[in-house]
Amino acid sequence: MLDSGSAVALSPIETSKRLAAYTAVDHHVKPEHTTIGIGSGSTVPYVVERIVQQGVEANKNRVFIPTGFQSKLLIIEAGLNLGDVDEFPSIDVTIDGADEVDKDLNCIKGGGACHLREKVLAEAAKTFIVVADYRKNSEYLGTTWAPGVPIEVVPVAYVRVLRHLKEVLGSPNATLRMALKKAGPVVTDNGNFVIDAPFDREKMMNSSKVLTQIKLLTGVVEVGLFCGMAKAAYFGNQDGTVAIRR
Ligand code: ABF
Repeated sequence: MLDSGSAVALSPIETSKRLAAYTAVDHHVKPEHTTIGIGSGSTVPYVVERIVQQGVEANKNRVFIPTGFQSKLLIIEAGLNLGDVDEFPSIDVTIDGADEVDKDLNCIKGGGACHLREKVLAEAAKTFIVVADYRKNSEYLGTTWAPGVPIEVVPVAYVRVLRHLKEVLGSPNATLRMALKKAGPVVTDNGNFVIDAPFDREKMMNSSKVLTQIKLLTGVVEVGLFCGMAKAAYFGNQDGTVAIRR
């Protein structure tokens, strides 16, 4: 039985996220681990919460590396040691959320516009683990995550990339991601724009091909398709169980 954490009552979705995060930490954050990557999104705070519960002694010699501003604040507020990936280019384990995960552990990530740094930390990790609630658990990518594949692109190239996605790569509904109330384009931590490009089922069944095709376009910085990177995914279910995919 898991420690239920804080006394605040959580919604069923939040409970599922916490369950996934706690279980993943219990399975993958080991005493011998000294470098830990912390991802972004709404499930990751529970990852940090569980790591803090391992105690001051367990964490005093560890360094925690964030994927963005949100996780940097989480690490600082939790009183954990903050590091950067240029200082610690090899990470024991990175735990991160996802927008959708398929049966082969390929993921769509980047709903929070942090997927460049998320991919650097996933790649730097000996073990990359995904945590999510049951809604992210799909057979094929593009089933539940409607906006499409997030693509970080340098501003000067976005019009050409958008056109190529629509006219050549088969994503007619690709759009530039706008900030709330259309206050201009979303700008990433790296000063770039984000395009969301939906693809049909047939194309998404070969997500690594889609990844390669998009990555080759001039001006594309990173694509929110993480193919063959995750070692395991943990999904918190509504019934209080955790589905583990390896
Ligand atoms: C991050 O968390 C992103 O890649 C993704 O957009 C987001 C989704 O996670 P959550 O459901 O935990 O908010 O890792």
